[in-house]
Amino acid sequence: MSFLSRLGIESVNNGTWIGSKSYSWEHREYLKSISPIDDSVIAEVSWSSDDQYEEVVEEAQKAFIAWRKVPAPQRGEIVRQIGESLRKHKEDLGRLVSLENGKILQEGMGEVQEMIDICDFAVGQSRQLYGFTMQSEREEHRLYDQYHPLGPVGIISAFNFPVAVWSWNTMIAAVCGNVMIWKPSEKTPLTAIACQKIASDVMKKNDMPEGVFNLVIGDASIGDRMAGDTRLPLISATGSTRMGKSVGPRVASRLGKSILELGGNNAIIVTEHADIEMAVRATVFGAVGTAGQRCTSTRRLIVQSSVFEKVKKRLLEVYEKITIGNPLEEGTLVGPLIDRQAVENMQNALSELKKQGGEILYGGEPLDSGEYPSANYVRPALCQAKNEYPIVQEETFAPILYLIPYETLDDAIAMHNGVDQGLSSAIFTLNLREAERFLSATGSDCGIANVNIGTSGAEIGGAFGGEKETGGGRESGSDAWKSYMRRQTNTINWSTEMPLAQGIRFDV
Ligand code: UN1
Repeated sequence: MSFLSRLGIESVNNGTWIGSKSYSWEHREYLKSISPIDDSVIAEVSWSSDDQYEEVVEEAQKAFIAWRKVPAPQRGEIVRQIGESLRKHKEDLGRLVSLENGKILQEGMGEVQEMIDICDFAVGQSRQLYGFTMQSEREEHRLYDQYHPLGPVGIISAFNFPVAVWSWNTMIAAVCGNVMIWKPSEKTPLTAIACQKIASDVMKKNDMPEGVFNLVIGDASIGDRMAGDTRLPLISATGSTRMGKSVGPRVASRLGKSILELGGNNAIIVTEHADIEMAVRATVFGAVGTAGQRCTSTRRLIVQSSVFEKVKKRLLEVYEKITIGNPLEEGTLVGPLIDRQAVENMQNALSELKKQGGEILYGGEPLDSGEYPSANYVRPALCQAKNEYPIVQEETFAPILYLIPYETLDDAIAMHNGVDQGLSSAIFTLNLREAERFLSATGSDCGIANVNIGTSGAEIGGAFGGEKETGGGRESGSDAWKSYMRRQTNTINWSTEMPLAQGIRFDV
């Protein structure tokens, strides 16, 4: 039995998939799921039509009526079972992520582990949707706040974390009592179908309504439709800043809520007090892990000038040893980029860098000599640059690391914050003052700031997201759940009087 059939996605055009119910399959358009490993077509997936989108939203609205009445801990029990199913399918789903996205198997499995972790987190959260109890200024009055579900939540996710980002949003939103409509990236439809299948099976087993977990396969036009759809009170969108600048204002124009988790331009500061070996290891994982296609990938390394040459030398030594190849093979550290366009974008960024005065110290070239099974492989690039170069100010979704020297910590922090994005950041130092400064109000301006840990690979327990052009939204752990609920303030008068607040007298 192949891992695809173990995931139950070999033939999904049966059962309760809307496509089979109401539309003739012969006349449908198909989206090809292409593996960047060798450009082979893994599967053909049907696009959701406008009519089907309508049907999904209607089903979701109906399901919400029932789901919001299910006590939160029971909703948590459903999520617990989804977590169990993910545990069972970890290897298969991890392999599919690797096949469809190109990230190495270790990272594909890590992504599934992230899903399992958020399920566990959400189960606990389902008993902790706490509001405050406040003291009323009036006698025999009670004042408190509580949280209610919002309704159908739209989730738009990107190719680079095709399943984990869905789970952060979905598992939290689900225990909060919402129903979810997910539009995954059109580059990774198959992993989405596998997740949908897992969630649907658990719902069916528990006799729960369909329409709580929903999936629509479409391009940006469906995303745009969701953004403008007043039936979706919340849109959580993860992806590029360009996407966020289109989705965000569209949701805002109807006064809807949005959670935006957009681009990063993440930097690590390495001071003269750093453990250089640790800094190098973290930097390499941050810069070349997932082939530089994480929103948290390390893009800039800001290094104190007295240790600059040493850091550069160590990085060069390590970069030369990085194994590039089939991400499913043990020992590979860097797989392909998502597609040919991504390779071109990387090449364009590198030629811009040279034009702007920068230098490529190592790598950067496409590996299209025929030795690799597709033209999507590149050698990670190590460059020297200045922070103010326009290309350094941009997020290029590829393994390019810009080394930038600095003299004083003030300069380093100014450069660090001197970009439009504000997602993740780190400092490597063993000096307490430097570390505390970086974490203070005058330090990093990012949503995530680490000490002696790289910029990528956050745990799910913390809130995930960032400031400035990163969009300001928070997903995943901590109290990010509050964004998926509406807050209600309740005042109850249990006295026999009718006193007004602020001591106002209004005698009728
Ligand atoms: C993303 O790239 O969109 O912190 C998410 C990390 C992962 C999530 C990345 N836990 O790198």
